Amino acid sequence: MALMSFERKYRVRGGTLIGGDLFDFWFGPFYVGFFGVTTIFFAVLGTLLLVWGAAIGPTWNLWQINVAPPDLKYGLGLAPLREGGLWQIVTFCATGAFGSWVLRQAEIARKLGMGLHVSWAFGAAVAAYVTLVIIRPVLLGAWGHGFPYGIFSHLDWVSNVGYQYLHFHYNPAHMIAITFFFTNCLALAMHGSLILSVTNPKQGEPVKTSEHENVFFRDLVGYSIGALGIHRLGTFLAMSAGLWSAICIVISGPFWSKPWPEWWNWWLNLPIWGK
Ligand code: UQ1
Repeated sequence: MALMSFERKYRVRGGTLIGGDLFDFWFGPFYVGFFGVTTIFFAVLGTLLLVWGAAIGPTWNLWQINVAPPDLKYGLGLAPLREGGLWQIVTFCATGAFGSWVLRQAEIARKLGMGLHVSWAFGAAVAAYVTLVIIRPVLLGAWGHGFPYGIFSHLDWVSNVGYQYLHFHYNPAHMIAITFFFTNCLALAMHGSLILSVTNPKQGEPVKTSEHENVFFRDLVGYSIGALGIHRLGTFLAMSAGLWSAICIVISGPFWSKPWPEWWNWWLNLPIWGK
């Protein structure tokens, strides 16, 4: 089988990020690697700690389970397990698991001689999480500024932090992030539907080619970005959405603590309106 010989050629030891060949093997279809082991370790430990947090909490209602960060009085110190310490260890485990997943993606790509685009793209999402639970709390001086791990509780956190700045939608970086999310939706809807439309012809008709894709969009809007270009655009839009999300929350507090609508006073204060 073609795929099997391809795999035999590439499934060889070496090319790891840390050098050496510790855990440099496959388990069934899965590459393990050093960072596969650290991913499993952190993910399992973090999940068990969340279950423990639920067990010592007041409810098993899935919507209401909550593992909260410490009170602000603990600052950037360690808190007792039942008073946010659990949240601190879970945060450490989650960051370890997500980071390990990025590095495992990079190792697999390196072994295959591919680019590291998947690692960088997933890294943008990890950066948004790390900004919320580590970078911003550190800048504000307390772990208590992280968001709680729970379904309703994290929704309440988002709502409360939003109202703390009166009207979060006036945050210009939030506006940019949302614009990237929506444009990303548009691009994937166009791309997914275009690919389905050329690869699913009526029975008996041949599958269409990239020429059809190009001509369709040239007829429609006078421009085709091309088969490679649409994927560059998609990666750019998706990573920008994640990165501007991180920017919009990290500036809220550390760099702007007034209501976000007031930020726009720079417009009213321009020296062009006369008296
Ligand atoms: C496009 O031009 C193109 O190239 C042929 C694709 O690749 C298959 C696409 O998926 C899409 C959606 C477009 C159109 C995109 C723009 C920005 C005009």
